[in-house]
Amino acid sequence: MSDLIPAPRALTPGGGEVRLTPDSRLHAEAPVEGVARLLGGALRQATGLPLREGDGTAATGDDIRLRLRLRPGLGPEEYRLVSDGDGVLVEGGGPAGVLWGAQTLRQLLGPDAYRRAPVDRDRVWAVPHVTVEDAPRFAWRGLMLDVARHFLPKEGVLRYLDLMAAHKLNVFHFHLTDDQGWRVEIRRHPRLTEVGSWRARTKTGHRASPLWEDKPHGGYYTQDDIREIVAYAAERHITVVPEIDVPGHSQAAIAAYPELGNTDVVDTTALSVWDTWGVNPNVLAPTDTTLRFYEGVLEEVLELFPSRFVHIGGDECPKEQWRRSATAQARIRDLGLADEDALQSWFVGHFDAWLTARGRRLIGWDEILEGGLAKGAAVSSWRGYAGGIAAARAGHDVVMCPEQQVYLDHRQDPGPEEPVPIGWVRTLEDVYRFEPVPPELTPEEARHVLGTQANLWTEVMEDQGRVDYQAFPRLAAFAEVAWSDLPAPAERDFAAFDRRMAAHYRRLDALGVAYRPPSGPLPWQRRPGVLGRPADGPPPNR
Ligand code: TNX
Repeated sequence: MSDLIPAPRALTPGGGEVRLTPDSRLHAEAPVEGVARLLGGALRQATGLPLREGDGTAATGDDIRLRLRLRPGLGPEEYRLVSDGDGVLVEGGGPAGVLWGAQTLRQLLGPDAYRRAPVDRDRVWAVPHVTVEDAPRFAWRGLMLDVARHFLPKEGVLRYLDLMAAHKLNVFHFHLTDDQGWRVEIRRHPRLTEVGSWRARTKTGHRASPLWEDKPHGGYYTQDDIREIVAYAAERHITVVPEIDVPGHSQAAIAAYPELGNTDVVDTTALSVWDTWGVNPNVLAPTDTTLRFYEGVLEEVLELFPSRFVHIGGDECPKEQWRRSATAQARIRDLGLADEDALQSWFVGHFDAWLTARGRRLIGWDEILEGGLAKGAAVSSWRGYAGGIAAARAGHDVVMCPEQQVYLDHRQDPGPEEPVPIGWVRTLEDVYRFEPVPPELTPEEARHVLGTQANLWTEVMEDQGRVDYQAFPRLAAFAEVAWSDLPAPAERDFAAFDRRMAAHYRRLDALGVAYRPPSGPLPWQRRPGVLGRPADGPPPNR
């Protein structure tokens, strides 16, 4: 029972247990009926018990074993779970709090509560008597999934939203576009998906690898798929933050619409969706054509995604083509800008103003700080802590996701047997000791740290199994860092966490997650011949 992950703020065990029987009912107040639908649905599948909805009145009150309701005075994501002689009561400050309490309830029922059908119809289902008081440390507990490098079909995305909710994560950063693929239908620019969503072949492993997979790879989400994903996330109190990456990482868009590129320095009609990895020189041209095109893209994106934040990328934009382009240089002169960095700043600033005028906020990778950044914009600090520290000191909100710590594409063991051993070694323990708020920040500056995010870049993760392997078990440690009030990194009790992981592996088994086993990859998970980088070498694309 005390093997909950992420660990709650306070847990007081009691003596007995609440048993669930075919007569047990579930009652939820109107504002949290959505949570009851999710919890009831999951538990009916797993237990085979009917768990009928009770109306909460005295007549059926005796059978009501699970109650969900709001409790004024608690924070929106805060909850209290009491299991005693009266049954199980989950109260939250808001529906999100009740949902997180319901996730704790599932863990208290045991690993089989995560299955889709009962494996033993005769077993006894019980919740131990306990009082749990709990609330998250950070409001932004994110996971970024790159579906551009390798497309993950819609079902897989919905499954990841379920896995996030089970770990009390609440922001899904959806990396929808990159050099290697455009994954969201845009009605006014159909070639983005007709052309931009497929590539002819794919580099296997690191970009230095001589190996190719010679078969087309691609796919995209229709606008209805996106609406379904956003609604599914909302039911789980997860916000979907879409990313449309500009002005770099745009070769798929340029392949679809060559006029978006720097046509005076490169024949963009000859470009195709990129088939290898790394930092790509083919970036967007800083022209009115490009601005109008992406305003059109973003108009449709805003209709699909209600999220306050919209991510515009802004990372890894080589300036070589702008240096050689007469058009880009004319723009720099006309705007009275210092150089190409200032031109990127102007480009980002344009979309910052555009989004702000529509009631949204821009967020981008930390390169958007270079050359100055509009006040309301927020920063995803990925190249270490420095960008995040600078941003917080300048009064910008920050999401901490340093690649040295929480890039889950990087190897999780120094041994040579990791499937594609790229990047720095970051073990389960390293992730558990990751601290999102750098000690250099004053308490006032630290308030700008909205939270933290783990990033799943998928160059070397070609399917769901590989994504699972890189994400787990480390995402469980990350979830505890994002949710729980852990002490300073050196004082964290990793051994105790690792003991709780024993129960969590059983939950992940029931969920069908292909995690990295604690003893290392299974024979069929190894990939002899797939190149990586030496341990502690530079990350995969540089
Ligand atoms: C850097 S993080 C990138 C990505 C790569 C990743 C691989 C960031 C903003 N850019 O394009 O996929 O490294 O680890």
